[in-house]
Formats: sequence, C-alpha cells, structure tokens
Amino acid sequence: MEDKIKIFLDLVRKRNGNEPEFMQAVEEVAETVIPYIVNKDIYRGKNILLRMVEPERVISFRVSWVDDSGEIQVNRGYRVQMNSAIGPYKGGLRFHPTVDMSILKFLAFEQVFKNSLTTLPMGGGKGGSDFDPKGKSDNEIMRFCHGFMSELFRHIGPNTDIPAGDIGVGGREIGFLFGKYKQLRNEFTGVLTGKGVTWGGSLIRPEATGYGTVYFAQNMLNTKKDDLKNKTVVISGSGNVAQFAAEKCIQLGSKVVTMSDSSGYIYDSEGIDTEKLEYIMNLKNVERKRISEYCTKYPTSIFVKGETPWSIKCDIALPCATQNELDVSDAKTLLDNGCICISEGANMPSTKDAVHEFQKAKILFAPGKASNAGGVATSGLEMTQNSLRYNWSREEVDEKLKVIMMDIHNSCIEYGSDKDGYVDYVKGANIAGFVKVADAMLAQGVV
Ligand code: NDP
Ligand code: 2IT
Repeated sequence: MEDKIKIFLDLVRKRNGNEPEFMQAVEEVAETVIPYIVNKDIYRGKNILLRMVEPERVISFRVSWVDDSGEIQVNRGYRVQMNSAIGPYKGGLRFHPTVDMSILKFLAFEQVFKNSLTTLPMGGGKGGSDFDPKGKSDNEIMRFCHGFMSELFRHIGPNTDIPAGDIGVGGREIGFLFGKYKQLRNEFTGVLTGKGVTWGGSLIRPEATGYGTVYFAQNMLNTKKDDLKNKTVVISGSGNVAQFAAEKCIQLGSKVVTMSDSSGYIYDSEGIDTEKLEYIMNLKNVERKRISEYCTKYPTSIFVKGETPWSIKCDIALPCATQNELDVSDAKTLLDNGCICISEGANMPSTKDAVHEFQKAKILFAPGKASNAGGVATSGLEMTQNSLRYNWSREEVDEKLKVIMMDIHNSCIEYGSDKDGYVDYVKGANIAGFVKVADAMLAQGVV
C-alpha cells in the first residue's frame, strides 16, 4: 500500500513540485483514499484520483487599478476551476498577499471534497488575488474589485461557477464584485454568494462557517455524551469565521478565552462575553483595526505579540485563521494541556504532523473540509433561494445548516470508524467526499 501511495505522489509531485500547500492537501487525501480504492473493481484502471488532482481549468489574469494617489497598481487575479462532476464550480475568493497558484490549488482541491460532503450539488473551485486589502480605502477596494471582475465575469455564471468570500473578501467586496458583474452582463442573477440580504443574500450566510464549525464540535462531543457547556475554548483569528464561532460558543455556554490576528493573540482569562465580542466585531469589521486594541479597552486581558494561542490551556480548540497555523509542537502542547476536541474553522490550519499527533492521541479531531463546510453549504442554500426567487427565515436556514452538519458528521462516521470505535474524521471526510465525485466522474466517462 505504501508503495502505491508513493508512486502516485511521486507522479503528482513531478508536475506540482513547486506547490507545497497543494502537495500537502493531496498527500493527506491520497493516504486515506488510495487504501480505500485499490480493492474496488469499479475504480480499476480509471485513474480517478489522478484526474481529480488536475484542475479542469486554471485562469490567471492581470488586474490594473488606480490607487488614491493616482498611481496605477498591478495585481494578479486567478480562478482555479477544479472539478465540476457534481455541480457548477463553487468556492471562495481570497485577497491576500500570499495568494499564489499553490495556495489556490490546495483550496480548490479541498473544496471539491468539502462541497461533495455538504450533500448539495456543487463542484469545487477557488480564486483570488495577491492584492492586499489592508490599509486600502473603500474607494481603492471598489476600484480593485471592479478591475478584478472586469476579467473574471467572462469565466463565471450562476450555472458555471459561483464565487464567494474567503480571507480578505467579505460583504463589502462581494457587493462591489456583484455590482460590476451585473453591469457587464446586464443580468441580476445569483452569480456570487454572500450577498447582502436586500439584494439576494441569505440570512445566516455570514454566520454559517463559524456556527457550523461549532455545530460539528457539538456533534463530535455528543458521541462522548459530552457538550460545549462550561468548556474553555481557544479560538485563533478574529475575522468572519472566528467571530461567529465565538458567538455560537458563547450561546452554548462555553468560555472563549482567546482570539487573534496576524500580529498576535489576546488572552482574556475572564472570557470574551457577548459585549466584548461586539466590540471585536466593530473593531474588525467597521474600524478595521488590530486585535491588540482589545487590551486597551479591557485591561485585564493580555496581548501576546507574534504568537498563536495554542499554549493557552483549553478543552476545545478552534483554529479559524489560516493554513498551517498549528504545528506539531502546538499539537503536543494542546494535548498536554488536556484539549479533547479540535474543530477546524480554517482550511488546513493544522500541519500534517499536527494532524497525525491528534490521530495518535485519538482525540476528537475534525478536518476543515468537514467542520467548516457550513459556509459553502449555506452558500448552496443561497443559490437555491436565488433560483426559487424566495427567501427563507433565519430559523429555516439555521435548521437546514444544523441538519447538513449532522449529515456530514454521519458520513464521517460511516467511512471513518475504526474497529476499536475510534472515528478518524480525516479518513471519513476524505473517502465520503471522494465517493460521490468519483461515481459522477465514472458515470460521465472520460471528459
Ligand atoms: P477573514 O479575512 O475574515 O479573517 C481572517 C483572519 O485570519 C484574520 O483575523 C486574519 O488576521 C487572520 N489571518 C489571515 N492570514 C493570517 C496569517 N497568515 N497568519 C495569521 N493570521 C492570519 O477570513 P475568514 O474568517 O473568512 O477566513 C478564515 C479561514 O477560514 C480561512 O482559512 C478561510 O479559508 C476559511 N474559511 C472561510 C469560509 C468563509 O465562509 N469565509 C468558509 C470556510 C473556510 P489579519 O487581519 O491580521 O490578516
Ligand atoms: O472555504 C470555503 O468553503 C469558503 N471560503 C466558502 C466558499 C463558498 O462558496 O461559500
């Protein structure tokens, strides 16, 4: 078996050796999916996984825009259309200086499995730009978004490819992108998700990734007859996913003690309550300032510069910032401190060795493609509402989100349960996600 996995990975590495994050995502999938497919006749000779690691289409384009001082800036825009076997390409756009082909291919690859797990008919894609939104005025953001969409519009559509938000792309950016698409196509259509509720957006979409991550943790804890009440929770990030993960934890009776951004983390031993979270939301979403300001407002808290929060003792950890933000030594520290559950809100926040450490300890560990799927699932619900030209209530959408997260959890149990009763959610998510896409690819022949 090891041989088969190595031969496959060597082949993929030959083509993609300069893309470390993409290779990391592929390795994790290959390790669990190859042992599953080798003995199944239906997959023999079909090279399904080899086809799945090759994007159906990759688009790279120039984005020129004028900054506030009148100077012309140039950025690179991308869209990776990874797999459309079970539905149109679907996945977010990331605006961050670290964005490159490796990052977007890893995200697009993960998205294929994630979207398959949601039970909804969505293929996988991802896009973005190396544009850095930090410190830019609203007008600069608008001009960049308009420039970006001036090219992207010809490659997407409500039945072709439906982008959404990710790091650096929230409600404000989706608004500017949607406006330009509508102008160019002369068509009001559900081409993007994460729209404002007065112009086609879904209630609960902003909350969905964070809420879903916590619902998934709740499902995992329930298998141990446990729940979130009175648990100490450590969260990284202070963006969209982190904020609503914190909100749901607080609602369910947990004590959230940390949040972070790329400059460091804040630790509030008394717990971040609803009022303090509201302050953070305003700080990050309206004032767009740094998390360290929290300590000026709440002097009993501390700011730890340049560090991640994993050394703080907790029962539950929710990494909600970015890829590879939790390494093997962080994993060991979390385990030593008695952490029993990790639910990833971000995409691939734990390194491969960190994941192996959690698996070895047999604690509850959910990979992002399962636990953060509530965001894209609710994007799927937004698409449904757009097609119906109808809006569901908050309660209706939240209820559907809960059911979807439970279904994903059940799929992980179905494909990830070991003989001793331990549930390997990584294996479960990878195989369950793979089976649906692979079956569709088999049915559609060599395309
Ligand atoms: P936001 O842009 O709203 O927030 C990102 C947060 O992560 C910020 O606090 C940011 O800090 C921090 N961060 C970003 N890059 C780094 C870095 N290199 N090092 C340390 N901190 C960093 O993004 P989201 O909350 O939407 O996304 C967070 C994660 O969740 C990503 O991995 C994304 O792919 C994933 N995700 C998002 C979904 C969504 O619906 N939005 C759905 C599923 C997954 P700073 O402000 O300093 O940059
Ligand atoms: O990583 C993700 O799942 C997202 N950024 C959300 C994608 C979407 O289409 O809602």
